[in-house]
This record gives sequence, C-alpha cells and structure tokens, in this order.
Amino acid sequence: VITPRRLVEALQGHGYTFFAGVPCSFFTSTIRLLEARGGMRYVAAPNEGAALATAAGASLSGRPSVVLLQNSGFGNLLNPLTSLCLVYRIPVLLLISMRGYPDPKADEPQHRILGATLGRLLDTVGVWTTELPDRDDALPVVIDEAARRSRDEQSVVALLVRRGVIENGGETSCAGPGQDHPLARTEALHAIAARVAASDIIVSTTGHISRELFHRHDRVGNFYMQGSMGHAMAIALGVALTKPDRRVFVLDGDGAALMHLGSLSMIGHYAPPNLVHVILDNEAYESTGGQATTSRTTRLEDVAAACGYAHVARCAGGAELAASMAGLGERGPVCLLVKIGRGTGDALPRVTTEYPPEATTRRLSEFLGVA
Ligand SMILES: Cc1ncc(C[n+]2csc(CCOP(=O)(O)OP(=O)(O)O)c2C)c(N)n1
Repeated sequence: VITPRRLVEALQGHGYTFFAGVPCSFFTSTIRLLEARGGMRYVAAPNEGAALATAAGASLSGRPSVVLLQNSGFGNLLNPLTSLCLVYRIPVLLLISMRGYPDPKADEPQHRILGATLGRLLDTVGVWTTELPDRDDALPVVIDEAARRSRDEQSVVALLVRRGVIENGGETSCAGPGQDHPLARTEALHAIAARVAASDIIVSTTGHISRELFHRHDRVGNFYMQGSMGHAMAIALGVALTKPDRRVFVLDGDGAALMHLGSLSMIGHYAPPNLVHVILDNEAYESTGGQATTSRTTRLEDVAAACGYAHVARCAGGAELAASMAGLGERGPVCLLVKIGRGTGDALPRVTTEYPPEATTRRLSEFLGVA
C-alpha cells in the first residue's frame, strides 16, 4: 500500500501541482490531502471530460496537471482525450481507479465491461498505460517514467489504480460545507415515497440514493440506475414522453445533475407535464466519500426554471418538501431542489443483492406493460 502523501509528493516532485477530477472512493484520502496541501489545487469537475479539459488548460498555461477519475468515467473523458489532448499534444497524467479489475466478476455489474477492457481501450487510442505499484519503493520509478514519457512525447499517460493500492486511512468521508442541512436523506425519501402513486415510475440515480430507495421503498415501478451517472433524468424524459399517462419521478443527486446539466435544457424544452425531477442536494458526492461538488454556489432550481421547467421549488426542510409533494399538480415538468444533510445511517445493501440489472429492466417493462 502506498500513502497519499508519498503519491502526492512523488507527483509534486515532477511539478504536478494542478489536479482536476471526479471522485472515486479509492481517492478519498488523496483528494482530502490535495485540498489541504499548500501549493496544490484540486478542481472538482462536473464530469471527467470537463476535468480533462480543465487540466489541459492548466497544462497549456505551464502547470503540469493530473486528472483523477474512476474507470466508469472513461466515456466522458474519451472525447477531449482523443480530439483535444492527443491531437493538440497537450500532456496530462491520468490517475484512473479501477472498479471491476482485475476480476470483473468480483465487482458490481456496471463496472465489468470497463474493468475488463479499459487497458486495451487506452492502448487502442495510443495512451501509454501502466499500473500504480503497491509498494512505496517502486513508486518513484513508475512516476518518473510516466512523467518523462508525458513530457517528452507531449502526450497523455495513464496510471491504473487497483482497489487498496492507495491507503485510504479510515478517512471515509471528506469534511466540507453543506453538512448543516437538517433534513436527512432517509426522511426526504419517506416524504417522497408517501406521495408516489402505485402507477408512478421512479428512476433513481447512481450510488447511495438508489441503494437507500431500494432498501426502504422497493417497488416494481422503481428503476435503479446504478451506472451511467448523470443520465437518470434523460431516461426519465424518454419514459415520460413515451408514457404520457404515467407520472415519472427522477431521484437525482447534485453531483449527477451537474454531470449532465444539459439534460435540464432538454427536459425544459420538451416539457413533459408528467415529469418530476427531484434533486437531493447534499453538496457532495456522498457515495464516493463526501467530496464537495460545486452545487453550494449553483442554484440548480433556478437553472431548471431558466431551462423552461413549469414549476420549481427549493425545499430546505421536511415541511417544505411535504408541502411541495402534496401540491404537485398536473403542470410539469417540476423540479424540486431538496437540501439534505450528509450521512448514510445504516449500511445500505446493494441493489444487485436482489436484482441484477437485467431483472430491474424486466420488472419495469412488465410494470409499463411492454414486456
Ligand atoms: C461517470 C461516472 N463518474 C464517476 C462515478 C463514481 N461515482 C459513483 S456515485 C458518485 C457520486 C454521486 O454523487 P451525487 O449524485 O451527488 O449523489 P450522492 O452520492 O451525494 O448521493 C460517483 C462520483 C460514476 N459511477 N460514473
């Protein structure tokens, strides 16, 4: 195991002081250290493509840069990787945490394909890749080679990080703003579930929100979207436009909504009256360790209103949420921005302990009468 300090110092030794990323729980202590350490900058990006482009901008400006991402974010990264950095020859170092690797079957199904193929995909597009070693004494050699190749070839290089290779020192949660919101996610989910009709559909987002919904309010009309972070709202739009006689709820996180913010414009434009977009905003990526998002300074409900949602509300507590849920009329799309505190309460079971993803699909199809 290598310590975050050794890793960050080894990178700093090569001038890497600018970091951008989307978190993975493997990086909790590392991101915490980067945010605390003088001379370092960590930018919390809404998606991995934006992280790479920001890093490219820093690199263009003379500051060697690193992107932190989970392999699940590779799809978001691929566009600026292949059409910006690799063709404009802008050097950036990628630190990629590897879910579903080395044994794809040992992890959640949504990680299996990239767990098994990412090394080959990087090789195919021409990115030099190696694994981050799990021993402190081997670390400088690998970082030296990666930094030298990136600099000499003016290219992107990648270091793959297996589970447990970087010490996570018991720091399972990053401290930060937004922890003062009194409404707990558990209570928010109760208030929402109490007003969902039997025929309604709920599409829930990646991570703990889906896991808690499954744990406490499992029902056949729930679609637990565990991969494809940020796309629950687009799935819901497709359902809402196709099934106008059904109400469709989206249970989103702030990190997920920010990841593909453009989908709010799509929803506002096509304006299905039967869509209710609930954003459970804890100002953090809680599912990966509570790293801060940028939602503290973005009024997401105002964004939804500006995008053309018919009704938006900001709910700072349980009474406001209950009133908003009770007052849902026929006029949508609706956005409810619900400020919630952090903290998970009980350990949350994984949805896949009961339903593999294809069973979730089958259940919803039957519920919608299309199976
Ligand atoms: C494209 C992509 N990037 C990163 C991840 C890793 N990841 C899983 S859940 C999560 C955090 C989600 O944050 P948010 O939507 O705010 O919900 P919260 O965890 O706070 O409930 C992240 C970053 C992922 N699954 N997919």
